[in-house]
Amino acid sequence: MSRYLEAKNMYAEYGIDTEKALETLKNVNISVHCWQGDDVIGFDSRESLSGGIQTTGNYPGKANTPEELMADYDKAFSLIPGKKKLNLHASYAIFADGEAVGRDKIEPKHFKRWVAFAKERGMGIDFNPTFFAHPMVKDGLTLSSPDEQVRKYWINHGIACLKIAEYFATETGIPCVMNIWIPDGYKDIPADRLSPRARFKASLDEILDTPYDKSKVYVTLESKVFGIGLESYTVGSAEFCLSYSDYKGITPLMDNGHYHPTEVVSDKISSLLLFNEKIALHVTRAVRWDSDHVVILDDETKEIAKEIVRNDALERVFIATDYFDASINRISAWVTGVRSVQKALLFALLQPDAKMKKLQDESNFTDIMYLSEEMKTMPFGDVWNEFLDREGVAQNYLSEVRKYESEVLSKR
Ligand code: RNT
Ligand code: ZN
Repeated sequence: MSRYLEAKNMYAEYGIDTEKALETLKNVNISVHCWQGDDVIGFDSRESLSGGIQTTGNYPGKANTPEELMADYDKAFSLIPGKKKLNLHASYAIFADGEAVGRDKIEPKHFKRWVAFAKERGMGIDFNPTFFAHPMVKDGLTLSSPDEQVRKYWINHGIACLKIAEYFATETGIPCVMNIWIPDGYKDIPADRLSPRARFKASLDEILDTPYDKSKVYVTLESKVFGIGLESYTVGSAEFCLSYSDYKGITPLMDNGHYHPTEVVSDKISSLLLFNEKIALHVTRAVRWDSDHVVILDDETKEIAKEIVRNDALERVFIATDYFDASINRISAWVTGVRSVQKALLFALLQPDAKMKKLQDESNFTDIMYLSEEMKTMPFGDVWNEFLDREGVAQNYLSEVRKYESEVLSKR
């Protein structure tokens, strides 16, 4: 008997249907962030990274041009099973030779090559206005700036991005998730916490009061607790972003690197699901700070996946990856991280959820502990390998990555 069939029988003894799990996983769309490929640099201003986020490492072979980034994205996609979506930042606009357009004036045409790329692969596109690494970020501030010229510039950027997001949805036929995250904050204790938040609110209102097709574009708002050099205060805190999302009827986004170290996103998902039709996630791995390490199959990633699966929320949660490691092969980083999210989802799909919920209501925590520990040593890997086989994707991605490294990346 094949390893998969044996695993299938073993899971069946717990009432778990591996076929159903594989079928479900096949249809989960993961939004794969483009910025792992070039250390979040982009093509427009090519400024060094700012906004309190940082890549560390100098591994050779980073993508320097749209062609290189697309080729690398493709290589990673070829090694990632399941459904994928592109996730672009506005800084990845592609301009014609000699064309210089400010972020406040970008247009759909600057993304037409990305649309062609997505369409050829039958993928949708998610989008992010880029409120960092740009000369118009003044004193670290964008939409909350007291300088009206700065604030207006970034409002116009937000409005320009809404049009581009709508264009993506229209062209691909797949709704676009447009995520707003601003880096604004202060290194030291502020004298006024209210006014920057009031200005951020007013700026968001101006952007989102611009008519856009809500059936095509889901606007999400991402909160954060601190950034590098912005340790004391961030304008877009958790309370601000949750309240604003509720007030404006947009979707809250939680990045699991954006909370105090002992807070976990897995515990927040259920609350948000009760009060929001949709929620959005940036899946990352924070090591001691919001370090954006590559996602691995760790306990919190599994716990996040369990919360999505056992609350029957796969259709309600937009799942995107968000990490950037410049110290290792970037293609491998992409593949490892996205596969880890998918592995966590499969692991979650193979849990005896109904039984465990019942045990909880009976206050039988002895059996819950026994069962959940047993599940950890079930032949999960054999079901995962079956998924890869059915998707026609090699288990060993490293040899492919190394081949691409010697043939392509090392020549850059
Ligand atoms: C920063 C946020 C944000 C960015 C990307 C590049 O802390 O997580 O989502 O990582 O937009
Ligand atoms: Zn994020």
